[in-house]
Amino acid sequence: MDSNNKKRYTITAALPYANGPLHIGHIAGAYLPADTFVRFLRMKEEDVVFVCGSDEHGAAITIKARKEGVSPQQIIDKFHELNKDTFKEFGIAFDIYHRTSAKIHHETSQDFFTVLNDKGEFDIIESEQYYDEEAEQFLADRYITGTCPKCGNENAYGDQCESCGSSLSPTDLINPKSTLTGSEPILKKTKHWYLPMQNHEGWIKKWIEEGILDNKQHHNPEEWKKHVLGQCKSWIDGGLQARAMTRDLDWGIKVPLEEAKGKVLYVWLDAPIGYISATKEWANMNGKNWEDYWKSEDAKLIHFIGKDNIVFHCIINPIILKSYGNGFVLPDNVPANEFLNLEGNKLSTSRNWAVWLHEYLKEFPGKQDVLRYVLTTIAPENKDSEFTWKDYQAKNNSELVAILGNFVNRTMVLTHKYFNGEVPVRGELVKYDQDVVNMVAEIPEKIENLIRQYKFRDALAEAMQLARIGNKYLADTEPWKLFAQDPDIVKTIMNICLQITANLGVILQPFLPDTAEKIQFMLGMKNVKWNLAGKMDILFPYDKLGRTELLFDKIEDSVVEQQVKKLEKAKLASIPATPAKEAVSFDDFTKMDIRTGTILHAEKVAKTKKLLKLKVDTGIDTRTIVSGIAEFFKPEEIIGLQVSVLVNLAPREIKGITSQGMILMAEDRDGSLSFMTPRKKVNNGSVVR
Ligand code: B3M
Ligand code: ZN
Repeated sequence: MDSNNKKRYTITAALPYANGPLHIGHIAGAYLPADTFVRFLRMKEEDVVFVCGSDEHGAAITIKARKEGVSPQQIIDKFHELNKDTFKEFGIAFDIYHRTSAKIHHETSQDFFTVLNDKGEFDIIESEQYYDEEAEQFLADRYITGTCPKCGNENAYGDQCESCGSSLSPTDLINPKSTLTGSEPILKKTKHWYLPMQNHEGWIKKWIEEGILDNKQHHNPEEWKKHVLGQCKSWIDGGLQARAMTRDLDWGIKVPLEEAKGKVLYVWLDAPIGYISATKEWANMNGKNWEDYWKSEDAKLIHFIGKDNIVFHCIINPIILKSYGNGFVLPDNVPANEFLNLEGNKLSTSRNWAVWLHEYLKEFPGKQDVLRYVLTTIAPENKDSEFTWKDYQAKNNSELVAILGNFVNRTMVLTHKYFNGEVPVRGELVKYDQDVVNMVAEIPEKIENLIRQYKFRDALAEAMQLARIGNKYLADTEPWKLFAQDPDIVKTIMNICLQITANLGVILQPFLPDTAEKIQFMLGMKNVKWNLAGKMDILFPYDKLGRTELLFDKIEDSVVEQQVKKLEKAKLASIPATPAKEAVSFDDFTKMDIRTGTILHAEKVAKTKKLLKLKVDTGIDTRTIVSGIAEFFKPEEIIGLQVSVLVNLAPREIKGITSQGMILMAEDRDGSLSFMTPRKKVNNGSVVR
């Protein structure tokens, strides 16, 4: 079947683990390209369902729960809600944001297991597996780390090396260690249900490398990204192996077999089935038939994911779908992205090296499209790429504000000024006008072709080209200089500018939905479909324009500097504390007399930057102490503050002042200081020990 004739689209975006918030790496990797693609298809009036949801099983969840000292249920509830809201606010327009803890998903996954088991598709094997005696738990997946045998990365997980993308088994790891207790695991016998992937090598290879499935051309492998094919090929060439589809854990979907008590489904068995259960749920709620999107010949299944999920979507899940039989379609394409880096470093949730989407939305209200724009222009489509705040600012100021915003605004303002906010009649075109009209006419098809090839970066650049054309046309024709002598020429120019603006309102919609909506509103456009684009009759003469609204505003240096500072703070927080000093005896410790005291008076020591002269009531006496805190505190703001004082430090002469003691301060990683103030007020002179 020719893939281009397929008409029904099932679009999935990776189900994020509900164990933390979303950051720009997630967005650039999967959700933004998926959303852009879907918005485009909807404008083409294609039959499309866009599904996503929370991945709520697996070690990612339980490990986080353990770390926070709460239940896994609390973790998934918290992050499912947060991520669902964040996606919505950012404008990722899923048809459904489901969750894998839902009953329908448990049932669907168990059905897959049962059918495969009944068909004899699993090998049931008893073997020795790593076991943490202290935690009394078998160790699989993220419960175990060690050195990757393929690339030497020392922090590879039991299921995968995130450095080289290889899929691993715990027993492949060199120097394995339990992530629960840090201990060295022992081997212990257990029984599991394995998917013998080696038995599927023949058809998988043909399907991936030639696009041929069941002796028919299923898709054109040339249309798949090189790095996606590369990862699959190296996996297949390395020899497919049996992979356990069950786990000895208490969090997950129960294996539906009496003899498998205490075992759950492997998270990578159930998670991709989550796309199906999400579609079922959506179909139930919307009077549709889910099978149309998963089993019909004309269904085109496309998975948007990050590169670390390629093998699961291109090899393991297709094997499961095909083994199940019953007409499930396999993906037509898996346009996985590579990774986005941030300010020179890998994004990292644990090190807080990230731009968190929910924080961005709070700190940059109304600027979803600025982030969408920047992330699309730097999308890691074929290689890793980098986000920096400087670049974010530059793209906002010199592209969105100076080109797109400027053009639309000038067009609106001039039309209001000269023609009372009504679309003027277009007269005869001169050659230059015609050239511009021709250029505009070519753009939508270019964009469409690029989008269909998942080249969203280039597609958006073409869309911006339209704004550049408009901006240049306006600057070249200078209607403000012509109006006095020849208002008819100006009518033609402004009509063309307005039609270009309307075109922007159409073609920007998949990329910058909020901005497109504003443009459409300003021009009074309704029911915008893709096929309007490229034309010069989107607006009609005498159409009345709405109020002009600024699309973008300049982002000042201070704003991005603050974001960089926030990152620096995160970096400092992840620097480990300095090691402890040599041990001292208890007697040595008790020699120090530390008391609470109140600062009665403070003033700067003349001709110094760092010193304050303090008068402190120590409960024993009132004394003078010179303290090196002037860079962090103003004298007036610390008067009355209760602090901790080393009162028996031998007096020292500092800048001609006798200092009798020392104020104790906590020094943070960045050198900033904080007083050791008692949690509740105590009497001055109370002993600190
Ligand atoms: N939750 C892994 C990830 O977030 C996983 C994706 C599932 S897609 C079915 O990278
Ligand atoms: Zn590796």
